[in-house]
Amino acid sequence: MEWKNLIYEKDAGIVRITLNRPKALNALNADLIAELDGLLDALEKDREVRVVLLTGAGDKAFVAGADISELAHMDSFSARIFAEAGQSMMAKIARLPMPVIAVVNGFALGGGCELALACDFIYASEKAVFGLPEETLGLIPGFGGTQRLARKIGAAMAMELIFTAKRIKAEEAMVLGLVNRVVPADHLMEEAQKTALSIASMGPAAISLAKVVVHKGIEVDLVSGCYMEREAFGLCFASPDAGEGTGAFLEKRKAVFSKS
Ligand code: CO8
Repeated sequence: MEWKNLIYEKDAGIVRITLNRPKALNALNADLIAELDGLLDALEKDREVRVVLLTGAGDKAFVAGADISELAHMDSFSARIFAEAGQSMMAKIARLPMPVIAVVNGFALGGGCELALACDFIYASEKAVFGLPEETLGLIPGFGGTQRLARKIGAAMAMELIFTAKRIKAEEAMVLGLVNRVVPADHLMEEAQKTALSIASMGPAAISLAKVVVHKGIEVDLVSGCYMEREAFGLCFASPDAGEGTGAFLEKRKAVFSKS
């Protein structure tokens, strides 16, 4: 597949997607959103892929938001369609059977912050900056930011960040629970790769099941979530990995899990 706005690399089951519009700080225009949407569809069907890393080209930005030069020409109708396209693409990230890590190498503003929030977790460079500056443009977040940020760091903190359009550095984002780990810029991708390799060494079915149960579980009450968990726990035994993992422990050897 040919990509105009993305760089796609795959090695040993780990896919790296680089959002590639560095001159516009990787701003999300309609073309980029459509390409990423198509790539996510393809990844869902690729059994070899165990982990996806999502990052931005250049050393300045992950994504500096939706493309403001496109937003400037929208009306209510086209803005809603654009928001829907972005939301639908970002929702696919949670539905992928493999983990997706946002590797935030710089500005993650507006739609960029929302894209990072849609990933399963975030590693950030010390230079990363997060924020939802939409109010400064007379707008609100439209790619799920009002919802995912509030779920992640609590409604009051999310509202303060949205209402003030305040930018926060990676360390503060980690204190708030937005970011899992802050890494020196030079080592960011290396650290993310290490985590990806560690995840890729587990059984793929069990990783997928854990992902789906966490995502679905936070949307429902605890009793329903635990019900989903035990059903998924049962499903683990449909894969040979459960026998291999438990057997390897008892035989004091390293488990060798299936590849897909
Ligand atoms: N869209 C388009 N172009 C952008 C964007 C953007 N979001 N951000 C930066 N650029 C471009 C600049 O215009 C500039 O282009 P040029 O060189 O041609 O003038 C180039 O990238 C470099 O940017 P700067 O010169 O501004 O770089 P600085 O280092 O001075 O500043 C900042 C970096 C602070 C990131 C600054 O560029 C900035 O504030 N950008 C905008 C951030 C922002 O407001 N983002 C939110 C956008 S709105 C949004 O994301 C809504 C999402 C939901 C949409 C729902 C659908 C309707």
